[in-house]
Amino acid sequence: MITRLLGLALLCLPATALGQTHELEPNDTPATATKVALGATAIGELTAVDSTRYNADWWTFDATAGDTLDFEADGAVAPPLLELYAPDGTTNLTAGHDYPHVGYIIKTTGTYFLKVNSDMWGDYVRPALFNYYEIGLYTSHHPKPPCAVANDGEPDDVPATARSIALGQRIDGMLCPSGDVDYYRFHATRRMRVQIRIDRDTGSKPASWGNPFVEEISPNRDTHAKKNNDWTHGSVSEFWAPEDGDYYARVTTGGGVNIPYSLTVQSPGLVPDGPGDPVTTLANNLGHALGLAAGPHGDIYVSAEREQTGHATILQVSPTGRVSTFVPDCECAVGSLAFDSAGNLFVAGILNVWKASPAGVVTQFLHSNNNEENFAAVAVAPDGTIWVNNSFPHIKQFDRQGQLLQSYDVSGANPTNPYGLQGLAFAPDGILYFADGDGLYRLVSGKPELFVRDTTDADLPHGGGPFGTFVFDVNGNLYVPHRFSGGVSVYDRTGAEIAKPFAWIPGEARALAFGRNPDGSANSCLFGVTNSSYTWVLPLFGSLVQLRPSSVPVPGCRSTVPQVTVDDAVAELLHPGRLSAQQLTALDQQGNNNGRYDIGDLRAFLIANGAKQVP
Ligand SMILES: [Ca+2]
Ligand SMILES: [Ca+2]
Ligand SMILES: [Ca+2]
Ligand SMILES: [Ca+2]
Repeated sequence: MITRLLGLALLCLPATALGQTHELEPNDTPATATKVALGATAIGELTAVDSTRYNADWWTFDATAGDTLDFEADGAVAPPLLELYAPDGTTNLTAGHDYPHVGYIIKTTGTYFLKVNSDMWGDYVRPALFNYYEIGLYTSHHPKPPCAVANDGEPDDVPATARSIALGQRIDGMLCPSGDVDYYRFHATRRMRVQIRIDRDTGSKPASWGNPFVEEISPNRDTHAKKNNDWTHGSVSEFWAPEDGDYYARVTTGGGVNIPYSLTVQSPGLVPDGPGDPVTTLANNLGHALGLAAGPHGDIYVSAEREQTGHATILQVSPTGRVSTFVPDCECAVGSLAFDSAGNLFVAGILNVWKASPAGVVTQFLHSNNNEENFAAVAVAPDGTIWVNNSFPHIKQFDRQGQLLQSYDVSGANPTNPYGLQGLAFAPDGILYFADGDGLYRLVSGKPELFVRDTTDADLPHGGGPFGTFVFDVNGNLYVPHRFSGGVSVYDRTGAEIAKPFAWIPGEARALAFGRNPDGSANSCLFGVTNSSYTWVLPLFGSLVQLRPSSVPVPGCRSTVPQVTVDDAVAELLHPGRLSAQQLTALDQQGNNNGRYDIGDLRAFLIANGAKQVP
């Protein structure tokens, strides 16, 4: 009796609630097509046969003369190609590819076919995360259902109308209609680990959910762009808040049709202190900082942009934070820096590598081959040869006169990497390491060899590489900054991670470099450059920072920035006498550098320590 009642209840359901039908492989021909009812949602996945072709999915359904088909596949991140076939299984009723929609009036009652396939993604098959699809088999008798009401707080399609939520509060939302965007606003404090959790409890594979990411409300900060397209490892993405403030979680999909989800913003606590914490600021307001290198006498050289013209300035910063200009202007806004043993500074621009003499005179060292290769980084080998990487991707070796010695094709390292080559650095044993996508590689016998794969941030389609410029200490430990989280990882010679995180640099951790002593020998001072924003947002807040030197297992860092507390810095202005001369000098040099500690220096110090607004 209960069964019978249930059966009646099911029969009485409206036609729009026919639910989901999952494909049954093999379904590669009309004869093996998966049966589905009009009004249902057909769910499947396109699998690659080889590097350029897919295994097609065939579906079959019964239709009556007069049915107006209105199929759409906008639940998929990248909609597949849909083709309608007549009951003979061979006559294509769709004129070309009505992508991603099928509109057709059935003229003869019968059993029809829908073929689902995919186009190419450039020269490759599409990434697996794009191959999941949902097709609504809507008709005139089974129209697309209206959007259900959820508690996402519509209208919430822009930050200004975002729903405000508390940490830990679960929201059940709905992405509907197609292209819907839902914004949520929440508060986070500096150093907080923020996790955005998305769940979809419908039995569908979550690859189509779309891509939640967070944005910071401050106009000084960029879209933090914590996208996550890869849900195979879970539906939680994490970022580390660089400052106190209101942030946004943005939920959307590539298409989006009636997708229920739940969202929870939560925090498992603060970013833990590592051996390199605290990170102190040595110099501020450098522009958009790109790279850094330690000069032969211990000063730090920083490349920084003021305008987005491909030009940069090279600044010289003393170990106590005094900033002067070394090269006022060069067309070198890639900004990768490397010194040779004679004190010449090589600087990568997009189409050139420049060479600055110790006096700051800039000459062209390399020019791009037919303006085709874009340089990404430059390094100087222990034997004095100059190494660059480019967009092909190749790594090239040149002699000191700029004559090409060797060119290595490293495209086999990470063929699906969307980011291109990044940093280059020589380990103490003379092996060249380079970054490609989420992998760090060694060049061994001219071939790339994976050293470690670091996926901390690599599933984030930022349009840029996830690693900042990495560096070795004299023991061969590798320090890797993560541009999006600001975390610094350290790997030993075997690739084992020995500190996670080693330290945290708020903002975009762009590059690291070890310091040098006045005699040119390497020391244990570890410097970094960071920007408030991953993307170009004015005003520019590039900073030179120093990690806690005692943590680095190499002796010799004598240029420690004296530690000053905010309380002491404020009290010193009111009641002078509690700070040492060394501390006062350091505060002045970080500020206006006019020979005495004053209110302007306090202001700079407060900003360097995270204050957003200082009167
Ligand atoms: Ca399939
Ligand atoms: Ca198939
Ligand atoms: Ca919504
Ligand atoms: Ca919305």
